[in-house]
Amino acid sequence: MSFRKFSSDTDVIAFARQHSDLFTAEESLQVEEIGDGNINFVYRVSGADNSLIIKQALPYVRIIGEGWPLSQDRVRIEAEALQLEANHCPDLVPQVYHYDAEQCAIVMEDISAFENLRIAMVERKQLPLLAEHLGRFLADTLFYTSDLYLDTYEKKSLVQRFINPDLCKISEELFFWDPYCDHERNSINASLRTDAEKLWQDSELKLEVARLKIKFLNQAEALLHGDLHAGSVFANKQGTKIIDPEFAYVGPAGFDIGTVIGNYLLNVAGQANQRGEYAERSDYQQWLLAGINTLWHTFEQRFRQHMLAETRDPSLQLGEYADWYISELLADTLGYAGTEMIRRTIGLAHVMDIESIEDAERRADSERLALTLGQILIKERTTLSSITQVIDRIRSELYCR
Ligand code: SR1
Ligand code: MG
Repeated sequence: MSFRKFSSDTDVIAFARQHSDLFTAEESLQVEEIGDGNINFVYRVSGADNSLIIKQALPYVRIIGEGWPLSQDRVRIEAEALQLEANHCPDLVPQVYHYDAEQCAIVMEDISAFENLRIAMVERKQLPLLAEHLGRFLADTLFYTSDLYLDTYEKKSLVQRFINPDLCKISEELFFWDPYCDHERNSINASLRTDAEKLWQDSELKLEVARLKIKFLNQAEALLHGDLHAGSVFANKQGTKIIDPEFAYVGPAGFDIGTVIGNYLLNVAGQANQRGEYAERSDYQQWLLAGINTLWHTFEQRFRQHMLAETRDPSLQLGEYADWYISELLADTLGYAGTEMIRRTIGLAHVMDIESIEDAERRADSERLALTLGQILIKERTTLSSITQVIDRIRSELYCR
């Protein structure tokens, strides 16, 4: 049978039964379409005691329709990336039960015991293990897919398997082009128009963004998740699951770390004007900043340990080289965190952390803060030389408001 969009619950149920052994033949099954992302269709199939998720990729972007075609190879990339991540951190990704090339679908573990991180952060939930889990995920997935660990043939074949031009093109444009000009895809709060126009004239900023863009295009450093925003993370007090690596490709490692940190900071900016008492919002901002600190330290320590103990190429084994490598990674991380913040504020795809602030002026105040922090991170990324300095710099920006 050739590709066909699932068109009824019966279709989805038949597919679930065919590709998993979670359900008995007598059991009646329910289907819910739960996709809240921009691109795909996602179904939860539940029986009496078990459930699973089916994700299907159509040949176009879901929110736009056939006017924005998109390669369905993205679903193979997602399945293979999830399987590869599971080799390094099985507890941090959903298990893939089946990948179906013909129906462009993945059957995988239901992670509904975990909550979407974006919603949890808007509700100011504190998740004690989150930052450490994210740091570990980043250290392991990035190190074990880089030239610091793989041999020449393994690395080149990884690059080949994860050539992902359609999805890379989306990021190339949405991160590094649209927000820096008056692009028709942008969505800009009317009260923020002057700030956006000023940013479009900032040639120092645009030069730094060009430097980050060329690395995104050229630097085949490690296999990235490629879209590690808060909506791609599910968490509860006990655990964390990272989903949705359809943007995976071999790119600059700092892009993944920066995207996560950018999302922590988008919530920091949102909390400045979210509902609720000032003290509660400000405590949560401090929790987020402490989380960035833990995330980076977990990442740095673990990545350094891997470098010192497991790098096989003798020319890359020097201790001083590890120090230099990690300081470059921090600079890239800050730069990409800044581009994530700016593109989520004046580009196409905004975030609930700020969008849910109903009053347009208060929303604009948070957006302005996000733009300011984003620009600081991009422009000062090579002079901020430790995560402590970064956090102090952000705190000083919050206090001087
Ligand atoms: C048209 S896609 C817009 C955004 O949604 C995805 O999750 C990526 O973040 C992309 O940039
Ligand atoms: Mg997604």
